Amino acid sequence: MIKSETSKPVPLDNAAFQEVGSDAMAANLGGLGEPDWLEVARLVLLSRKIDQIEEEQLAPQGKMKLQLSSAGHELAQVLLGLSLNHPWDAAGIYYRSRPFLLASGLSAQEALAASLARTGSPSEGRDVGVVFSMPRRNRATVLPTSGNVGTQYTPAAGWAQALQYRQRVLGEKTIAGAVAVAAGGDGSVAANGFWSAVTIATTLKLPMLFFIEDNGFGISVPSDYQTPHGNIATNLASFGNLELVEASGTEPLQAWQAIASSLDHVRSGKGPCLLKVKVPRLSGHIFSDKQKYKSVAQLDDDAAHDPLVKLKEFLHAANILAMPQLDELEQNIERDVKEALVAAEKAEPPPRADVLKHMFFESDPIQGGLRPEKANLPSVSNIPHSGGAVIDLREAIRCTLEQEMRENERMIVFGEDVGALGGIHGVTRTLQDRLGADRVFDTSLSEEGIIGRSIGMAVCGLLPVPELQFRKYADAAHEQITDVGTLRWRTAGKFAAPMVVRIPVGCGRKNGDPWHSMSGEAIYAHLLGWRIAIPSNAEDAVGLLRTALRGDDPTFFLEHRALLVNPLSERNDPGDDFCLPFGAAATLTQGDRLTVITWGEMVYRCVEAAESFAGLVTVLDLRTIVPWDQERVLESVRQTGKALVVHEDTLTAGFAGEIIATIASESFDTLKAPLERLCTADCPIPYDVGLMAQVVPSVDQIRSKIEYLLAY
Ligand SMILES: Cc1ncc(C[n+]2csc(CCOP(=O)(O)OP(=O)(O)O)c2C)c(N)n1
Repeated sequence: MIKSETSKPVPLDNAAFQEVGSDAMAANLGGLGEPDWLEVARLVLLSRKIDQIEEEQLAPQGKMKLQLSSAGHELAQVLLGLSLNHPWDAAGIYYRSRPFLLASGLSAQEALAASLARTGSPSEGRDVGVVFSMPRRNRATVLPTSGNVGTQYTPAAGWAQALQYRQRVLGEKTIAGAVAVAAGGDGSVAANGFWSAVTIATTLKLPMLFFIEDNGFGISVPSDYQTPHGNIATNLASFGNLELVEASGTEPLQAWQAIASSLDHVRSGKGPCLLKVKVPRLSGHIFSDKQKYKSVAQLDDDAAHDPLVKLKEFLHAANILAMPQLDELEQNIERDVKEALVAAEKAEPPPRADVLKHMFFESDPIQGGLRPEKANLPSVSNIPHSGGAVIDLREAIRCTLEQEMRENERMIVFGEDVGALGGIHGVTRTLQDRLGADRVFDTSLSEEGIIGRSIGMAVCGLLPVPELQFRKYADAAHEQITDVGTLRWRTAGKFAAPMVVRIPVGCGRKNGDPWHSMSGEAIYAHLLGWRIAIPSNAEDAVGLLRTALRGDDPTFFLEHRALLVNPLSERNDPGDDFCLPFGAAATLTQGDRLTVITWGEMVYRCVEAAESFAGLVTVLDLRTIVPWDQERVLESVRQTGKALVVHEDTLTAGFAGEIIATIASESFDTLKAPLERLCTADCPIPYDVGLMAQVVPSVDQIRSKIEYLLAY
C-alpha cells in the first residue's frame, strides 16, 4: 500500500500488483489489528466456489439468467466486509459485491437462492441475483443496491450525513466512529453520482470511504476512457478534504493494511477517504462475455494476479495454514456450496400472488423511515380549525414545515439556497434562523446528490424533506428518483425511504419560459412508488403536507409558482394538527350537466369559467393525483354524463389521458358526450407572454369547451 503524507497518492503504475515485503507486514494496521485469516480464506473460497458452480453449471444450464462473477475481487471485498463491525456502519455496493455480502453475513444458500430466484433470496426473486440489500446482521447494513452504475455513491453519502446528524443533533454518542462505505468499479468514477458524492463528502467532511475496485475495464471499455490515464486516485490529488490511498487488492497484507489505515482515517473523524484497489477481473463482465477485447498478455496478467492464489501462498508462507489444510478447507467449502445449492433448488419459487406487494407502505419495514424506530409524533385531525389567521400557500407550507420540525427532531429541510436565503421562492425563509443550520441547510448544486443522499438519510431513520428549485431542474435527479420509488418493492419490504420532495411547478403569475415553468406531473405519475400532491390553496397545502410528512411513502409535494403568493390561494390556517387524506377530491362548484376535473392553478380558471353556467357544472379539484379520487370522479360523471379534464401539463400522455381512460372503461354506459381534455399544447412554455397565452389553457378556452359540451 502506498499512501502519501500530502494526501497525493503515489501511483503504482504498472507495478500495481507489486509484492509486499516484511516491512509492510510490520506496518501500522490502524486500529484494526490483524484479520482472522482463516475466516478470510473461508469467505474468499466460498465466493469463488459459488461463482464456479454458477459458471460451470447454473448459467450453462439456463437455470440463472444473469451471472456476474466476482472472481478476482474477492480478497479486497472480504477484508473490507470483515472490517465493518461498528453497529452503525453501512455500505452502498454494486453488482460485483457478493464477496462483501458474504463477509457481511449473507449465507451461501441465500446467495444461490438469489441467483435462482427462489424463496429465501433477499429480494424474494424480485431483483437480479447479484443486486443485494441487507439489513444489518453481524456487520455493515447493506443499503438497497441499484442496477444503475454510479447510483450507490450518494445514498452512502446520505447515510454518512445522517450519522453526523444523529450524533450532533440527536446526541447519539454510540454512533461515533461509524462510517459509510461506497464501493464501485473503475467505470463508475465517470458517473454523475460519484462526483456528486465526492463533493458532498468532502465539503461536509463526512465519515465516508470510497472503495474503488479497479479491474481496468467497464465491461469492455478500458479505464482510461473513464478518467485520464485510468487513475482516479491520482486525478483527485488536489481535491480538498480527501485522503487518497492506492493499493493492490490481491496482496493480502498490502490490501489489509490499506483498508485498515483508510478506515482508521475515516473512523477517527478526519473526513472522507478514497481507497483504490487494483484487482483483476478473472471472468467476463457477465457469463456470456468471453473477453475478446482483452489481449492475451492482459488475460495472462489477470490470471497471474489471482488473489486466491496469492492468499494461499501468503497463508502458507506465514504459517497460518499449510497447503494440505488449505486443500481440506477448500473441499469442505465445495461440499457446503453443493449442499447450499441443493437446498436453494428445493426452495419454492417466490409466491406469484405477492408480486404487487410492497409498492407502498403496508406494514412496518425492517429499516427506513420513522416507523421502525418508533418516532413518537402527536396525533392529528382531519377537521380544520376555524378562525385561524389568513395565510397564503407559501406561508402555509412554511408554517407546516416549521411546526412538523418542532414535533419531529428527525425531520430535516435542505436544498439549494434553502438556508440563509430561505429558498429562491422564499418558502423556507427564516427557518434556518429558527431551527438551526443543522436542520435547515444548503446543499451543493446537484439534484442527484440531493435525492440520492435523501435515500441514505431515510434508511438511517431521518425524514428528509428536500427542495428542488424548479420541476425542470429535478430532471438531474431522475435516476435517483426512480430508484426511490421502487426501493421498498425491490427489497421485498425490508427497506423503505420515505421522503417529501418539494418542487415548484407551473407558469409564474405573469410569464413563463422553458426552464422555470414546467409542470411535468404526468412523468412523475408514471413512476412507481411515489405519491403526488398538488394543492391549490393554503388550507389544502397544510393538510396535504402534514399527511405527507406523517406518511411512510416517498411523496412529491408540487407547489404551483403562481399560487405561492397570491390572494387566490389564501385561506384560514386550519391548525397545527390538520391533516388531509390523499385521494380525496374537493367539490368546488356543484352542477348536474358536466364534470370538470382539474388541479393546481387551473382550478381557478375552471371555477371562473364555470361561473358563467351556474348550477350546470361540477368542478372537482383532485388535490392529489397519486392516488386520485376515482370514486368521486366516477360518481359525478355518472350524474352528469359528461367530463372535461383540464391541466397545465402538456397534452400527449398527460394525466388527463389516464382519467379519461378510467371514465371510458368504468362509466361508458352513462356518457352523453365525448370525453374531452384541455391541456397545454405539446410545446415548452414560451418566454413571450403572447406566445405563452397561445399554448396554456385560458379561462376563455375552458368556457368555450364547457359551452360545447353542454350543448352536445
Ligand atoms: C447508469 C448505467 N449505465 C450503464 C450500465 C450498463 N453497465 C453495467 S456494468 C457497466 C460497466 C461498469 O464498470 P465498472 O464500474 O468498472 O465495474 P466492473 O463491472 O468492472 O466491476 C455498464 C456500462 C448500467 N448498469 N448503469
